[in-house]
Amino acid sequence: MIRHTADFRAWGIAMSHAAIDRNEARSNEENTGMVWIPGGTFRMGSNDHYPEEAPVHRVAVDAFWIDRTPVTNRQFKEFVNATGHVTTAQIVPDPKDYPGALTKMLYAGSLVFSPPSRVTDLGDWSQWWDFMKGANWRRPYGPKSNIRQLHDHPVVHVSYRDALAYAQWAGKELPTEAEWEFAARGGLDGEEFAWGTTFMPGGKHMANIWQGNFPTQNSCEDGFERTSPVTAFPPNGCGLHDMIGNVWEWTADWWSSKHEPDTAKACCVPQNPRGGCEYASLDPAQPEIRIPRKVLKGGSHLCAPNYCRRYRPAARHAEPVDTSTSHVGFRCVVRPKQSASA
Ligand SMILES: [Ca+2]
Ligand SMILES: [Ca+2]
Repeated sequence: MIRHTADFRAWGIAMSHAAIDRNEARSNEENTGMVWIPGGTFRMGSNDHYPEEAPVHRVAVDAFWIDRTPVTNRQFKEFVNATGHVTTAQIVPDPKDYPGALTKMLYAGSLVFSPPSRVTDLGDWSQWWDFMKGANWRRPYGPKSNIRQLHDHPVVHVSYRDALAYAQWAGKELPTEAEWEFAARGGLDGEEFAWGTTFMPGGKHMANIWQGNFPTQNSCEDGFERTSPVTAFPPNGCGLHDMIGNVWEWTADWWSSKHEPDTAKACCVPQNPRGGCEYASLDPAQPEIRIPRKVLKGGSHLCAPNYCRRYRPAARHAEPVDTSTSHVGFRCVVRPKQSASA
């Protein structure tokens, strides 16, 4: 196991007891519920899983604050009450954006995971995703559902636009993929999982994912069939909960189908990389749809060993910016203001 130059885990533990020095002290009060991540260089990606995670390459990020948990329904409600924000899922789609779509399919709604009793083809996700009329963040499982018991669960059914609007209201930003992955690794550089090398250390569930045969059989051994309260599982080495599992999280970066190669020289490690470009993020399998895609990170409660082993910091997924689902949420970051002398 290789640690970052500044021993991240020790630092994280010290953080919970000690005041923060320098200009970070200024932000400490206003950044309640956030964790300070010291900058560093790390190995991003993985060569051992899906092709989009490769190649492993060194990346450097500056220090930043990040939310300790995904944004909860309680927090999102505060935002909506303050701003009157209407989420993408609550707006009827514009036919211009969806050439070829049947008019009867153009309604306000969102994708809800609806487990089938059997599946014929694991490559056809339409068997378990239902574009449900009336599903939105307040009604996560359809018009008859509500969030009364879910205030501490992550908000879901939020598009990229919704996540960005929340971040702007809160005076925050969305993380880059590199920032997100660096924080998710919790100080463990190059490890497979956010908590080390073992999937279930001591037989303990470390994140809300799927146990059993996806998508028909969820044994819920971790205690949760769908989302879970955001602190139900142990934090990582930086004190962050739910980086892995529960809900996928939006990042600010445009999707790219693979990472850049590692640089041959230590001098030339990319600093604060910002991902791909908007045009290249379009889905080549759907050329008629011109909706660009952002990178999601961390996997969700639907990630299962037999279907989607994306409950790892290196894992990534492309999501169209207009899409919202019952297993995608987000968290925010704050980047320190540059001092006048810098
Ligand atoms: Ca679960
Ligand atoms: Ca997560």
